[in-house]
Amino acid sequence: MLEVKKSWKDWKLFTKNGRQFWAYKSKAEKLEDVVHENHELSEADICQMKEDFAFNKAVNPNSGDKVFRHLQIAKGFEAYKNEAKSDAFEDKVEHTIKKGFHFFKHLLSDEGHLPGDYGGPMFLMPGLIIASYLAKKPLPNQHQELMKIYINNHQNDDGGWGFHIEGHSTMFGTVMQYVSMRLLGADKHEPSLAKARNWIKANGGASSIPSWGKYYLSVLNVYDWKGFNSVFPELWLLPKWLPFHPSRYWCHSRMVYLPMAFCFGHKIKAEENDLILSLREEIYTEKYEEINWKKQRDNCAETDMYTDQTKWLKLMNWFTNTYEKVAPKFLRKRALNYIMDYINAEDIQTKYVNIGPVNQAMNSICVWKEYGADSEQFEKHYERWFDYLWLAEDGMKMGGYNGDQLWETAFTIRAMNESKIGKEFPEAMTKMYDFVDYTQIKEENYKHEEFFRQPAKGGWPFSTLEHAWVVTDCTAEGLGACLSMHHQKIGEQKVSGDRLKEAVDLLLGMQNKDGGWATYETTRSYNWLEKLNPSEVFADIMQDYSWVECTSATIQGLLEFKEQYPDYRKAEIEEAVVEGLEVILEKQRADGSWYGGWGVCFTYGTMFGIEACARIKGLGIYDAAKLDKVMAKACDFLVKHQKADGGWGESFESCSTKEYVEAYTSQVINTAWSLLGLMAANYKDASVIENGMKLLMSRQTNEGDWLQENISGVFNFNCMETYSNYRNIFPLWALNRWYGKQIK
Ligand code: LAN
Repeated sequence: MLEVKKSWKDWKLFTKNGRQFWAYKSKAEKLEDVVHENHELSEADICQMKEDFAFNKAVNPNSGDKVFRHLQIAKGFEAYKNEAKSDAFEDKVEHTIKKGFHFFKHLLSDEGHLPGDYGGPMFLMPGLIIASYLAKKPLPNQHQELMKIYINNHQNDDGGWGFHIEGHSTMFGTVMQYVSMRLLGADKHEPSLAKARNWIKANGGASSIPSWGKYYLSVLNVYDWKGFNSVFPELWLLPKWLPFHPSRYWCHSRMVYLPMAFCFGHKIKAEENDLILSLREEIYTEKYEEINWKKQRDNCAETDMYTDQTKWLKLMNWFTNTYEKVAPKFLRKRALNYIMDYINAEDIQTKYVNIGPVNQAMNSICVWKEYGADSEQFEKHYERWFDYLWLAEDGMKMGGYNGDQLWETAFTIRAMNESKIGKEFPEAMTKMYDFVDYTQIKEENYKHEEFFRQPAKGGWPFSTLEHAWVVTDCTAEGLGACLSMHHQKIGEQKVSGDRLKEAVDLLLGMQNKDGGWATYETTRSYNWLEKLNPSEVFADIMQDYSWVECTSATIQGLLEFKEQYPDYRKAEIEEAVVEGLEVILEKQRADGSWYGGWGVCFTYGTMFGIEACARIKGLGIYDAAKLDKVMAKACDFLVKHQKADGGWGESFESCSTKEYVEAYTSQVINTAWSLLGLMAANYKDASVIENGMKLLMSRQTNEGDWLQENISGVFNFNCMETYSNYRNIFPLWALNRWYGKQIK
């Protein structure tokens, strides 16, 4: 049976309305009571933690989410008793699915969602640690100890840290972890830190950290704001019709550059003290006082550079940096007041969760500056920091979001409903459905129009209802999950037809002019805006673009809806999906694949591309022969990459190089995505599919789990993200799609 290590047992995951919250040695019954629990740790406690959270990055830099999973299983787990009915392939498949879901349902929270590790990026937690240091609002001791363990666990052999857990060492990753360790109390003489300093100095010193790192170092007062290209707070005061007005940015960029502009405008910086003075000595190659700051503005380490500065960006920087010298005080004040109002509105709209981890930390810094650490607003931020912190066997990390609760729950429902097997687990299925029901956005956001948010009512977010930023494909998956439950007639229908129609209305309203669907909002400007991307480390962040995944998921959601509600906005739905399909077809590459922007990578994108074509093919609204050709080409691509053991394995490097990079070994998630695509296209060579399925079945553990393999998620081409439940969801889905096709 799975082993629960000693100090893991001191931890408990609380959940409420989807909110996830790890508490240590807590006697509290309710989540509200655990926020301020702080434990004095004994040496023995710390030693035990270090022993129990020892983790070998060389084996796999990804955690297997063992703390959560093992604790959950320890609550009570009966092994799946039934045997496969016979040795026939079909019976084995059925058995693997049932055993797999029997295990997986034990991970369900009481509220019906699937908590899990959503870590990966290494630049998130340092932001929070800096915010906490600035405000003198330390995280509980137990959290701090586990954060240090996490950072230590993820150090590369060369002494540096990556941008994400699987990546090569970068200046951003390394300086941020180094500084974090020091703020958490680590001594600069610790061997791991000495090694890190060597890496930093050998690679050009901290002045070559990318601009987001420059921002963090500046607020910490270990970098000079003079070495930072202006973020021009007055941009917000310009007329909104301008195509480069920041209200047109992708919401994540908008929400990052907004608080960044506030900090820049105020030149926020921590008080000088011994630690700050010492850090200034530790991370640069030259003496701090002698650094020519202006020259550092565009200095970015080679290890980090992903998106080069364009001449347009340089021109804009020249303009904004020049303006900075003469910026009239009254305009600056107006701009900063406006920004603070906006930050307040985002805080209130998201119940202080904020759209993501970066702006959670940044908004906390702004709110601290404006209202102080004792203010009610700051307190509310502090409470939300915990929503982003996740505990696994590699330590405590900050997730890329406050979780992926809705997303993975909806996927699981849809996966299980591809055959009648879902019906055999009515209790678990209804519990998940209840969560999806609860998480649909039922009212419009406060001030959404004033602050550039699109309508959200009827949609689904990626994580929780409190977060409530609507996402196109999350809405489509939420909709699809409900429809699949209604179709299979599992439990009573709680999400009414009217609510489903609201979701459809919302999706139709979110279609882009080009016919596709973007992530949170419609595309608001022109592609040239990307030339002003100042981030160095990300691509395509300036505005929200149409993606194959979002477009395909929306097409599928709309068509699944149409099957059950054939008359509702029939013509509009048909027109919308055909326009969406055109975008998908345009995005198909010459080799038949699609690039996936949010999963690793071509196997993910190609699954979505094929699924959209397959869904439309039989409806008589598009040239079926053309779709057959498109799908055949896509299948050829997938088959070409099948490995000898029957599986598929793709490396995260596919995402940044934009070419298929094969992983050394087959990966269950890539295998499942490829199979799902092939099966959607009704690929004729059964042996290709069966070999892939056999690989999936052979990797199932005795308990019915699958082991964590490589990282499977990505954002903005260059940063990777863990989806710890994908290793269960997608193998189950692929097997069940096959099973559903055999057993009607
Ligand atoms: C996510 C997570 C979910 C993801 C899908 C729903 C899978 C996708 O189909 C649409 C885009 C979306 C919603 C998405 C966008 C970018 C996010 C929010 C993330 C990958 C999670 C973390 C990332 C966010 C931008 C991280 C913070 C970094 C910045 C550049 C601000």
